[in-house]
Amino acid sequence: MAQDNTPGNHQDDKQKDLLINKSDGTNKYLTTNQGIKINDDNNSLKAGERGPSLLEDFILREKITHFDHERIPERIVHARGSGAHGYFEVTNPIPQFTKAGFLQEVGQRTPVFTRFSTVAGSRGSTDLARDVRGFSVKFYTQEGIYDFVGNNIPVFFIQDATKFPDLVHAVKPEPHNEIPQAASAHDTFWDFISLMPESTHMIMWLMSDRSLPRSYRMMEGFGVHTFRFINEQNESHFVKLHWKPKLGTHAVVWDEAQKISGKDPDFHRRDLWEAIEMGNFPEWELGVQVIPDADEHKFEFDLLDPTKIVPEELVPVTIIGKMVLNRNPDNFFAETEQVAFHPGHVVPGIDFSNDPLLQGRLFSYTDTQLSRLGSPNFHEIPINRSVSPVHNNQRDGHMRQEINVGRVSYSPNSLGGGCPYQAKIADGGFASFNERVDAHKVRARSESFSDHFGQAKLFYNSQSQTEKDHIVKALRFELGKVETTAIRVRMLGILSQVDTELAQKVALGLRLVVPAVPEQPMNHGVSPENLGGDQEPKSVPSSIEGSQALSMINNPTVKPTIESRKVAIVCADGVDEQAVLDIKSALIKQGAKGCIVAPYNGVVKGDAGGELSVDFTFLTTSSVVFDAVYIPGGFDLNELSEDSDAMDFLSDAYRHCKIIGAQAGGIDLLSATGFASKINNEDEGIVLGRDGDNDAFAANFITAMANHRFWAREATI
Ligand code: HDE
Repeated sequence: MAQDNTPGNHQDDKQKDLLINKSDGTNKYLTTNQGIKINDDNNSLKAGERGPSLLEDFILREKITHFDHERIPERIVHARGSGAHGYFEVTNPIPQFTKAGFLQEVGQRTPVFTRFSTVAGSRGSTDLARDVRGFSVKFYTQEGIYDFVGNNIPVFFIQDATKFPDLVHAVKPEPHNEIPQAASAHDTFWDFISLMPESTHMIMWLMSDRSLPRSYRMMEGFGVHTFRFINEQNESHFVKLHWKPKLGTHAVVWDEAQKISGKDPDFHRRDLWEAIEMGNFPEWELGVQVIPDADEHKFEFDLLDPTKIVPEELVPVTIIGKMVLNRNPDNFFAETEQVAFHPGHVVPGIDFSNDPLLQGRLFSYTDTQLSRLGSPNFHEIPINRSVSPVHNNQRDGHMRQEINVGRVSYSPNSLGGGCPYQAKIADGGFASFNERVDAHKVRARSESFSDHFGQAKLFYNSQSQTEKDHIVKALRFELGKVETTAIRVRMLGILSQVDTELAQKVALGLRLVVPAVPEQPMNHGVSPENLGGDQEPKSVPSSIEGSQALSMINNPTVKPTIESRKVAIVCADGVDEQAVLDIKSALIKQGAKGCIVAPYNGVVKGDAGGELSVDFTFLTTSSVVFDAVYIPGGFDLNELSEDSDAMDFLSDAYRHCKIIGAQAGGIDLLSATGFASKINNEDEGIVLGRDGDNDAFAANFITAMANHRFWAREATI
């Protein structure tokens, strides 16, 4: 059913709602929470200037009591996150598949609030942990709230919800000493994984650079589970949901990630905030893979199994709309921290499949809000409020905001004229899809869930050599931190079922031998004898050999762009002023930004007598937080070549395969680095320019940057 979702209307509605609760305190008297004007906020009430404080001081007691209760429990998982407001706009309506009101007309806009997160770390942990990223979108539709609660990886570790607490206990810091924070590289995680072959596909993604996004703005989002679309004729189609970032999918490398964690643990949060403040509004396209119900059993995997993707080669992704994030929150706690997502918040036209992981989630998310936000009234918190009216007979509870009038809070009733009344389906009432279910009540899993290696192989085989090498290195790092040798060996056995060479390369780094017969103690966490032997982990060959969409480097849809990238311009007194100004304006034209990094704060003096203000020093920043580095000429070479911070800055940029550009005296500085011998050695990631030839240099530098990194610099394992 089409709704009046004309652009602007909903945004206004939602903002009006939020405004009711907004206060900024400007030009206002300081008051207590009861509205009493405060005359002295600097001294507590005492019996004499040097005497004891008095219990009577209601102002002090109110202030301290409120402060004592300022924290709420952090999320059990996804505690560390960052959010922004924006809108979703339909570009290609699909009424033939879904009757969801917000997907019906071209140009229809729906306000959204989106939150990105890591999974394992606490609220204060680093953004750059090797981890899955949460990708949640709250759509404030005219038919009620629709929440997309997905990840940046399209599959999950486990197939059944009942294993989720085990998985999370295993990856969280170990309980005896609460170490390590926000890291999977420890014994309990790999102990669990090595006993859960169903995790293998997810582990391939987690060990790839997908778990180290360059930015929230440069990662994909996936619904993971198969959902249903229901149309006006009550016909069902299975659907997989995808968010595709406008800037392409890009990552940092592991050494860089670890250094960013020290230099700027808020790297992703800052990046999202600054991009929006600067008007570089992050954007994604929403795509769908639609599968007719009749094709449910047509694939070599089970559509209900959340450890499987539907390769884009088998079912193409159709783009139906775009999301733009254009407004930062006013208050982190009120919005980003208190937002409550739930995969069970759906609108008519969207329904669930029987994926057993999804089914468990449908219980968990309301339950968790009760302890986190403390009340069944969490839907009344401004960020969670529906823009469509809410009328029902639910009453009272902690912190109830709504004042329900009248004496009727039950149904059926005659005293209230039978209100609020149920909506017919034709009037937008939600009715679950009437799927036929005729089965025995069992604790079991379908045999079609037993392929644990087929798609892990597909993923590994679809990676470029660089990406494969990064997976090997990640596994060497993670298993290298595991202290129990038996766990390492068991994992090598699992890896050997994905790819023999992969297992051997990892084993080489650990100085271990890949077991000839992999240990297969469990499947679905159950020993083989309890499974009757027919559910051994299997490897079902994929019907396609490789999928370019699975590789970030080979993905043909990624457009070369440097939009919103940050370039460090290395400077010192005497610098070629014109060269700096020219590269800055060339970058701005491409939507990118150049920042001046120098040995000191304040300004650097240019060779033509001008001054350039310094953005960062080699102490306050590092090349790991930039996408590329440029060195103009003109300055005193010794000043930088003898500054070890400046030299580390350059060698890190080289090590992380970044594009490094230099002109004139800048080239001399490169000659003083540890990678001097590579400068003229066919390293296309080092772009050199002649003195004064600024335009030609800028063009070459920008072209090289658009490829993100010069991966060929890395030695193949
Ligand atoms: Fe979640 N998950 N999850 N999850 N999840 C939560 O809800 C849970 C799963 C995801 O930005 C919690 O409000 C169970 C898969 C995101 O606020 C909690 C299971 C996927 C977020 C919870 C899963 C997700 C959460 C913690 C297995 C990808 C952050 C706080 C059955 C499709 C949302 C909260 C935000 C948060 C439970 C598995 C995504 C405890 C029981 C699979 C993005 O309810």
